[in-house]
Amino acid sequence: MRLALTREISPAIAHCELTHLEREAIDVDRARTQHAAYEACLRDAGCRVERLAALPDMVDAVFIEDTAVVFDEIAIITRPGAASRRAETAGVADALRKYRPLYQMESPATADGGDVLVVGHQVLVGRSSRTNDAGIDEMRRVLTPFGYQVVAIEVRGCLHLKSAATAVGDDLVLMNRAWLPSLPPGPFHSFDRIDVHPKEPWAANALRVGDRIVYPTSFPHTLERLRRRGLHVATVDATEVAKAEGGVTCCSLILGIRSFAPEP
Ligand code: CIR
Repeated sequence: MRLALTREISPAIAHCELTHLEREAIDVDRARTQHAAYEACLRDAGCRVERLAALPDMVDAVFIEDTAVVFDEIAIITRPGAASRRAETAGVADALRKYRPLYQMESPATADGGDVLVVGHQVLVGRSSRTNDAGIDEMRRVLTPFGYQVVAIEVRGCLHLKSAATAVGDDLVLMNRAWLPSLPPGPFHSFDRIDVHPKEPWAANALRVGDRIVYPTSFPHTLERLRRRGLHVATVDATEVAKAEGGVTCCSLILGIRSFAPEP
């Protein structure tokens, strides 16, 4: 059984953090409609969706992926790289403690979940403007005893590692190589790859849920490449979160659960 934790779109999402994009008007009603359709898509893929509320000043709260990284054995509550986002983690920790033991990342470590790509027991962590070496070291220290191998990867030109690469199969990665300047030997070389279409640099963010790939309608050429590989793709409109520099992985935390804890 899978649980998808999501979070509501803040009425103040227009004031979101932006790093690589120019600010554009975000239609909050449309963002909410799109988010509800995304949640419906997750339900259709077999998830139970639990949507958390967000306090009004949590402008980026919908991007719940950045606040935690969930493994079968443990959930790491991150210390997000943007100070404006640090208040988001407490509510997510409360929601996750029913399902996993928690580890809380501490200063000076910073990390955003968007920088963490898990492929089997390999944990590839983007070194980015949001995730620092202390954050990567802390993840390595916590995860190595569980048999995970943590590998740091330089990210340039985009916000997070998962803006540049996501897993669309057990050893199949969708990627924009231009944003991964120095791929270390090992991880990415051992995977099969699909490159984004050259006209669609932002197209590498796809969300794999079971046998399904949740993918934005905005990248038709790359979508065609995914379908040609025989992948089962369900498309969603994600134009409004894209203006806030978010993609489809950012808007949920997906975790396997055995059963649901009874309501308190
Ligand atoms: C931010 O800059 O933090 C948000 N505006 C976007 C975060 C997107 N999250 C993600 O890619 N995992």
